[in-house]
Amino acid sequence: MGLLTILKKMREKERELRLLVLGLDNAGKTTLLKRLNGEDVGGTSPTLGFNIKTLEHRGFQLHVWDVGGQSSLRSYWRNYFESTDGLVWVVDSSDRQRLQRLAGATLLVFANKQDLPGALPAGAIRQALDLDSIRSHRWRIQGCSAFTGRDLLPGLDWLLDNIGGRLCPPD
Ligand code: G3D
Ligand code: MG
Repeated sequence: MGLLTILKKMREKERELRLLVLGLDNAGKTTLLKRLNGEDVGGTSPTLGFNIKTLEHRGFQLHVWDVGGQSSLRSYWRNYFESTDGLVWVVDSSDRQRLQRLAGATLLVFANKQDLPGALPAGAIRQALDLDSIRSHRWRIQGCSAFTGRDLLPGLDWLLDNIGGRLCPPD
C-alpha cells in the first residue's frame, strides 16, 4: 500500500464517528434511527439485540449504535462503548410520568481503580470531566476500587439516600 493510500485511509477514518443512542425503552430510539436511515418507520418492535446503522451525513460516516433491551450479545457491546464519540439520549416527550423520574435522576460517577499507583484522585477526575458544571442533577464522584471493594458502599449509600430522599421525602 502506497503512502498516499495510507494517508487517504487515515483521513477517511477521521471522518468516521461512532454514536451511541440511549434512552428508556419505548422512547423511540429505533424509530429515530430508521427514519434517519430513510427506512419505513411503521411497526418497529422492541429491539431485542442491537441495531448498528451506518449513515452518511455532511461528509461524515456515522456508525450509530442503538442498544436494545435484554440481550445475550451484551458482551460485544464493550468494544463499541470503548470508542464512542458521541452520546444521544432520546426521551419520549409524551411520557410525563417517566419524564419526571428522569428529570430528577441522580448521577454517581465512580472514579475506579484507586488502588493503582498513579491513579488520579477523584478530585482530578471531577475537574477533567467538569462535573461542577452539572447543576440540573444531583451528582457525586466517589473514588473507589472495585478490585478491593474500597469505598464502593459509600457511593451506593449516597445514591440510595439521594434517590430515597427524592422519592420519599421525610415528613
Ligand atoms: P425504542 O427503540 O426506544 O424502544 P421504538 O422505541 O422506536 O421501538 O418506538 C416505541 C414506540 O413509539 C413505537 O410504537 C413507535 O412507533 C413509537 N414512536 C417512536 N417515535 C415516535 C414519534 O416520534 N411519534 C410517535 N407518535 N410515536 C413514535 P408502537 O405502537 O409500535 O409500540
Ligand atoms: Mg428499540
